[in-house]
Amino acid sequence: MSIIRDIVAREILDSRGHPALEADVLVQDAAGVEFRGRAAVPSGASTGRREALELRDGDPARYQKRGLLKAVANIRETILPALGGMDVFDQALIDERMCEIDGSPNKSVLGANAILAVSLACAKAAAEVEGLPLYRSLARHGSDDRSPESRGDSEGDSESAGTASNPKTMPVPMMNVLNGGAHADNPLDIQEFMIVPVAAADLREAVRCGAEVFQTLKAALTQRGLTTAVGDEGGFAPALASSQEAIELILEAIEQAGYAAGSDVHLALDVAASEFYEEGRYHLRGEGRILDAGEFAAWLENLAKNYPIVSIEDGMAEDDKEGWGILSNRLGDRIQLVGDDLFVTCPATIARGIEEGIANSVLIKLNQIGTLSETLKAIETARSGGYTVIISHRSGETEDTVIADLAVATAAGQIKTGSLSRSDRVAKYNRLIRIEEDLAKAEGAYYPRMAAFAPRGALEMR
Ligand code: 2PG
Ligand code: MG
Repeated sequence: MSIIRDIVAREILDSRGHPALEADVLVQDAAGVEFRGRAAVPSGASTGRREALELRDGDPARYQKRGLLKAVANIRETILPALGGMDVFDQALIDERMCEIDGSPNKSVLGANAILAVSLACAKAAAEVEGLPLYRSLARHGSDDRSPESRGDSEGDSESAGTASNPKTMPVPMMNVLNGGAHADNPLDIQEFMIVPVAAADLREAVRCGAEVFQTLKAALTQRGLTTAVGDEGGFAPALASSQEAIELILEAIEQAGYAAGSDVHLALDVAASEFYEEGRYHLRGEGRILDAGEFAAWLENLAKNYPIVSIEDGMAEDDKEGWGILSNRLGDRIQLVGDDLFVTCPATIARGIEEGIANSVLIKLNQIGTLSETLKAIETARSGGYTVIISHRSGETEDTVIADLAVATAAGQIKTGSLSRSDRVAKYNRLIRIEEDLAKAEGAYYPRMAAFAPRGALEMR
């Protein structure tokens, strides 16, 4: 047994300069040796309506109402007394207990930020006790059984809950080089224009490719007299007239950097359509057009026809099921259609979407659901329906790199963690580079390239 002895929570700052919640879980093993796990929780700007609740104080006297003292107090006064004395390897039980005490459907009593900080800090403390890197510890234990019995000696025990017992699959990154929508002050309607290095030999080469395209894009913007200031996720945020202009600029940068657009590098978009869906229509302010779901699906289809786009996220609004149906019918057989606001990492919502046949991929964000166990369950649910999964950051991030480890541990195949600038974004790429190096020394690493976009089977066979 490795017992939870103490939990310390605090306000730190996220990449936007707003408070973020951090927790330290302190454990003691049977020999009395102490270990610590530390985790910080990120925060979104274009949040789905059905996300678990991020508890903020609302006190105008502190941090423009964004203080986290209530969440800190909930950890100290409620969560610590409930978890103190538990075995830190009982991840499922720990997460269940916190959900039970909270008692609400969206974690609004304790706050999803308070619950997730502790959930992840427990997983990290457990990895410390084992002396394993986090990705190995997560892969070894899976979601619902981190108990001493299942820990056993046999690696085979850990083949549960969508984790690979022998992690080796690196994620293909979707790199957000141009920011618009709620993440920037420019008129671009689409929130994220991403490059996807699908032909790189490995993750390290994918990062090099991304960085070279990013720098080339910077030079192209400078040449046109456009700003090279970056948005929330480290991508450029120039005042371009249209989505087409943004895409063409990126394609030009890919070619100028020495890569072939459409074979070496593909494009992915996060439309974040809920942000401009009003009274049943899509208000493309940058483009000066208002479209209904059918027209908007045709507009997206046209983009996908004219450009090498491999993935479109939130192409329809979270409340527009009909629109999702239209888009899925039109593009679902050839493009990855990702549900972010649509699914909010909720296993039941994902299961419903699979039944309805909408989208074919799920964006996974830990803080949309609020515990590690439920996140792993969401991944498992998506895959059992043949949907691909993408592990994702939030636009307000910290230096915590847990998503890099989670992506490898679950053999997710894809990660979305922003651009090739700002430490809050590149910390995740740097972590992945180190993990890949670590894997190369042992069982070897696998970079799935285009196979990452095929439904589950292709990847799982590796
Ligand atoms: C998204 C995310 C991350 P936010 O919409 O996918 O890129 O943004 O964290 O603001 O929801
Ligand atoms: Mg999104």
